Amino acid sequence: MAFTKHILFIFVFLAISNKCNAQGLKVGFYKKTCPSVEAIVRKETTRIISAAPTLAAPILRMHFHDCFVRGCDGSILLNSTSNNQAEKDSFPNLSLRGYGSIDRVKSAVEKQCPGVVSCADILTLVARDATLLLKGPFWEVPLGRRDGRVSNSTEVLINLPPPFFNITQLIASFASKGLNAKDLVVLSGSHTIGTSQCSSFSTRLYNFTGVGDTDPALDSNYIAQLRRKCSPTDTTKFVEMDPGSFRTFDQGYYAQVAKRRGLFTSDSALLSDPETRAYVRLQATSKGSTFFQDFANSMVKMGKIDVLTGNQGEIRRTCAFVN
Ligand code: HEM
Ligand SMILES: *[C@@H]1O[C@H](CO)[C@@H](O)[C@H](O)[C@H]1NC(C)=O
Ligand SMILES: *[C@@H]1O[C@H](CO)[C@@H](O)[C@H](O)[C@H]1NC(C)=O
Ligand SMILES: *[C@@H]1O[C@H](CO)[C@@H](O)[C@H](O)[C@H]1NC(C)=O
Ligand SMILES: *[C@@H]1O[C@H](CO)[C@@H](O)[C@H](O)[C@H]1NC(C)=O
Ligand SMILES: CC(=O)N[C@H]1CO[C@H](CO)[C@@H](O)[C@@H]1O
Repeated sequence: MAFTKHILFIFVFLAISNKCNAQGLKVGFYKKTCPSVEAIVRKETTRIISAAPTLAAPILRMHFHDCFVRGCDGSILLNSTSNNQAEKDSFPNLSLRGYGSIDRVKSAVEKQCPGVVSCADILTLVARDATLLLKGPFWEVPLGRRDGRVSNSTEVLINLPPPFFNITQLIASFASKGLNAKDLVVLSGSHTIGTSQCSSFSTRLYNFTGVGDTDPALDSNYIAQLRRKCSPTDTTKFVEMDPGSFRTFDQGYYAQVAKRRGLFTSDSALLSDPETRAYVRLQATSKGSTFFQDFANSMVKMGKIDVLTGNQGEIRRTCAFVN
């Protein structure tokens, strides 16, 4: 009897500790094992972004793409192999850049604390620091993610919302990742930095419903401006998503969207739902904006999507390859 009780106790203990692991991200996770990790990441990221400020946007976007496909497990960083096409090499990742920068930060961390800090955590920290360096908000990053061993390009198309999604589809896509309509409108504020290829929105300018028409949701003066930059078949040009301040993380995006100048259907769509529309209008005009605080909260939430923790996955030595 005593023996059975003992076994039961161990079983319950394991079940509980396993559950803790599954939710176990925490600020200061590496306090004992790699106390300088955040300082190293900040120093390296500062060096990288000072030299190439336009890398901040694709790195922030990379974290989003990582989290929406198999959770924030660094799977976006894995390279394809002879018998596997990785996420990196799927169509929506065509314009992602900055993989080399993540590798460089990882090497710097490895020098100090070999085999301790995951690539998934490094990407999350670099995304936070890159945002901060473009004058965006700071937030504490809960850490303890482990790296996945699988990266499958097909899963990108299934999990990432494309730029032509309408509001219903966007809300459903975010809901499938545990994010709500507020997270959607807040995280879309990332489009206050960075650029887009013409091909991501050019049907809105030339052939919206397939009869040579334009998108009525897009301001007609803006359409004329965009047409001058983007020919119908352009494959080389980039357009600033928040024109004039695409290197500064600010509220500018919401002013653009409120003026019907959101670049993608997915940006314009935020005016089609009462809750997201109210948020866009408020942030477009408000002086004491809550955007930075909201963004911090939603980024922490996004950073927890389907994470591997405890003894799941591994700590990759090189971010492009499984151990
Ligand atoms: C709501 C659904 C979203 C859609 C449909 C979407 C779609 C896109 C597309 C099509 C581009 C342009 C890519 C190109 O043509 O080069 C882009 C750029 C970007 N996205 Fe999103 N995005 C979404 C949400 C997010 C989120 C949640 C984040 C970050 C938390 C984000 C961050 C960025 C950034 C920073 C860029 C600029 C990248 C650069 O300059 O290279 N996006 N997005
Ligand atoms: C991984 O692939 C990228 C191209 O997608 C390449 O530039 C890089 O050198 C590769 N990384 C390694 C460590 O081989
Ligand atoms: C990749 O994902 C797709 C869609 O879930 C699946 O059908 C396919 O078998 C996967 N490929 C590999 C190599 O696991
Ligand atoms: C969004 O698109 C889906 C699929 O095409 C469609 O069923 C739905 O009615 C659309 N919703 C809105 C609000 O346009
Ligand atoms: C517009 O789209 C329709 C339907 O997809 C296509 O048949 C047509 O060729 C396109 N027109 C142009 C000018 O690209
Ligand atoms: C940076 C990077 O790896 N981009 C890849 C995205 O996917 C295409 C294939 O669709 C590759 O050609 C690119 O190299």
